[in-house]
Amino acid sequence: MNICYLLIGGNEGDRERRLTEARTRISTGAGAIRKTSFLYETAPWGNPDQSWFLNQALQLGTEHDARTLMSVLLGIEKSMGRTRLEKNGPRPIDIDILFFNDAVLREPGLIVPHPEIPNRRFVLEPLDEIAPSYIHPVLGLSVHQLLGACTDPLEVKRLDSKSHA
Ligand code: PH2
Ligand code: MG
Ligand code: MG
Repeated sequence: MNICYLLIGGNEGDRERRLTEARTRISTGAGAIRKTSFLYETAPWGNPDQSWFLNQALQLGTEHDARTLMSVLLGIEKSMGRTRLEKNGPRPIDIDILFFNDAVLREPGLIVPHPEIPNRRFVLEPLDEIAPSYIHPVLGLSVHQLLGACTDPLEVKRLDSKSHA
């Protein structure tokens, strides 16, 4: 079995319901969700002129290889109404692969680890909750160390409940 970390998020519509629906579809189509972070309200990165996101990190156990997992996740995004997007713009749902075992992949449309992990507090805060000692296979630093070194000033607020996770 492969152990994979995902970040889910969105900033359109009923964000919490969409995250719940995404988790359901991920467990049905990709494998068991083994860990979930709290939900986080996060200031929009890249384009400030949009609503705040709700983000959550997940640990997934999957039998799919990384390429197949990516296409399953893209199918879930599509089925949940995601259409063509402006870069870093508003979206109903986004499902990103952060880590896939300790694989390092540089294929078109499939870059693992996700290249922006060290630069984004909205990724590192939720990930630090469920995988603080996971070592980034390229940078050789733990998630917790990456968070300590992260200079992203954008606000990330943990919500009180894990919701229906
Ligand atoms: N996703 C983006 C762009 N900006 N900002 C926050 N806070 N959270 C996101 O998930 C996010 C973003 C593109 O995928
Ligand atoms: Mg993304
Ligand atoms: Mg994405």
